[in-house]
Amino acid sequence: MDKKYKRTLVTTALPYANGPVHIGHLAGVYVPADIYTRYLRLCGEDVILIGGSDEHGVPITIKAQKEGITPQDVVDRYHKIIKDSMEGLGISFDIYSRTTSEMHHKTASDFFKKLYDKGEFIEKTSKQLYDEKADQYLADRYVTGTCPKCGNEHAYGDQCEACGSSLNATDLINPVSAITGNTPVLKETKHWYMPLDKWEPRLRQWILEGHKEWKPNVYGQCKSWLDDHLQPRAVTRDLNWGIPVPVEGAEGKVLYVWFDAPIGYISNTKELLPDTWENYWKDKDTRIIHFIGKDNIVFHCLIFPAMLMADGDYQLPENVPANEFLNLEGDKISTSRNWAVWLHEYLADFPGKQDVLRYVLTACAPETKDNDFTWRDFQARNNNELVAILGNFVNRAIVLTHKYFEGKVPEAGELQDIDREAMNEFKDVKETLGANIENFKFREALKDAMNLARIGNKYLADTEPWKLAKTDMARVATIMNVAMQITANLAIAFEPFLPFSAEKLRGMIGLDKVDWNKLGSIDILPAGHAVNKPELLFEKIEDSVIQGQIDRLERIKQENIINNFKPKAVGPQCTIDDFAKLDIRVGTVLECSKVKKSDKLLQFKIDDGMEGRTIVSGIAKWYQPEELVGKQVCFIANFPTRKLKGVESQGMILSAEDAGGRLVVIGPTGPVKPGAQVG
Ligand code: B3M
Ligand code: ZN
Repeated sequence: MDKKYKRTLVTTALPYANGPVHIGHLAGVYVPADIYTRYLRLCGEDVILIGGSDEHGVPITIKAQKEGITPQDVVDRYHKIIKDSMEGLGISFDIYSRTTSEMHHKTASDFFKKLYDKGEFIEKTSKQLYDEKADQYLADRYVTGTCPKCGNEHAYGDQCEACGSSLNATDLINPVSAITGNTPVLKETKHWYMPLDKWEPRLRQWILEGHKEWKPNVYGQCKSWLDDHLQPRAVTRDLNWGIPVPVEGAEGKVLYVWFDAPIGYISNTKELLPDTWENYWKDKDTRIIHFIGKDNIVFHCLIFPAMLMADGDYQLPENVPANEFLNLEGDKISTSRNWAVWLHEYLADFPGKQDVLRYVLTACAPETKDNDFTWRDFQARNNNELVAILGNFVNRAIVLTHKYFEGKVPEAGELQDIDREAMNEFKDVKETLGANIENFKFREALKDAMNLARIGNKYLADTEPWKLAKTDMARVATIMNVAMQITANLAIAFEPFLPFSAEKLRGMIGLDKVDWNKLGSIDILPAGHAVNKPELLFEKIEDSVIQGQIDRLERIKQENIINNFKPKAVGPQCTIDDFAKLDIRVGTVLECSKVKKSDKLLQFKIDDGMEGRTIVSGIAKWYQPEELVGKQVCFIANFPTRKLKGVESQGMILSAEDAGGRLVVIGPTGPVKPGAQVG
């Protein structure tokens, strides 16, 4: 690795403590950061991994208000869930703290004060929406109203979810306070602003000239912000939850959550290393890496660096390897819609399978573009890769060593070409895999590790030691020696990615510690070294388990549709005569079949209490014909007769949409005489 640096500080975005963490957070931030840090530790580097919960901000106060509890209750609940579940997944934080800590309040407050004293802020008075009844200024999220762009009546003060526009609360038509339902008034308020425009030239120079090596998605986003030019940004808010602004005349104001949160990285380092923390922040031989998701780029690449520049004593990040987003089964992950796989639930549903999730999330990480997590892919990667390739090879190597050599690594004899070829194939793995991790290409790095297992499987399949066992035990000894060296290589290579399984594997082959420098070598296990009996590293995940997860998501989808369903406005009044014109009847389905050459239409024979009639209805997508036979349905008996795909339809069957957008046929709740009128 690049020896320019004496030490590395790795930070991970501080998740908001208003909900648990989900697979999107993990794939985007925590799993890659953990792989990176574990790898550097294995290389013997001085590295620390800093994390913590972001416990301020409006979403937390809104959640508290909804539940009738305090913001502190909210963050206490989720901080614990987040911290415990991350630990459960083996995210190896050196510290996981929180922004409500005393250390953080003091650090952030002092940070602000220093900039204030240096004259780094501008003070501005502006008009903000104010709820007179609640005696409170309203944060953007606390105001709803009509979107000026699309007319949606339920837009929030910061954005309209109907048309996606970002808004200012003062743009809303007919604004309403979410606290009291009152119409807010405009009232003057004073705030402190970071003059980002002042830092723009330095930021341009630092990123656009100095960090062309950053990931294209990160560099591109920074360039586009810089090309649009930076404006002063308010770093204080009128709110009663957060860190009080430490200057006179700022009563009732707190630091903006995005001002205090990144300082959390500093506070948490201080809490971890009270005496030496400055080495990690102020020494130019330290390299700082921020792992974040793409929605946090502007804060980590422009605003926080501007704050650090304004302070003057801090190092700027060396890299910000932001990821794109992970979707779930084709839809955007959403905390509010419960559309997520939650880490704490996964750990409860799949005990002992932390590495399966780590593996899948690394393999489908949204490194260069948004990516999709599906349960079927999760199952396939477990069954076809972890079980069939990695687990299978390791198991065969250890079983055969026990079978032929009483569990002792045999001595290798003279090598043949096929042995040398296999070894040749993985001798460079340390460099390739290491370079991929250092360049934040974790998917590639994981493939490098998996490739070792593929080489092992191919080697055993090509050399077939089980066939030679009757005739040439000397040759079998060489083969099994090579196979066990590959196994030992796997125990090292997978350590950053699959720490639980790597540890288990090390236990099986009696390898006490991981020596990363040995990766790629063929003499890790000396001849005569005893290995333990094999245990299964991974097990097949059955269809029923996966179906259970898919069903859960399906239920959530249905609930969301029902919860978000807004019935259409009622149409213009009809008269009794209008209604009387419609002759709605109940009939019994005698026969039902698909209409030929149509995948939409079903053809019904209805007992209407008279001669009977044929009705064609466009519901073939939702029903198997036989499901409806014998059921009673409502139909319009005096609907104009029409021909559909050559079949004459004498009426119209009534139906309505269910939660999943499927049409459901409408009928009586109890048996009714065929031909009875509905009215
Ligand atoms: N809590 C936003 C987020 O979770 C924010 C990150 C803070 S990092 C200093 O996406
Ligand atoms: Zn809109």
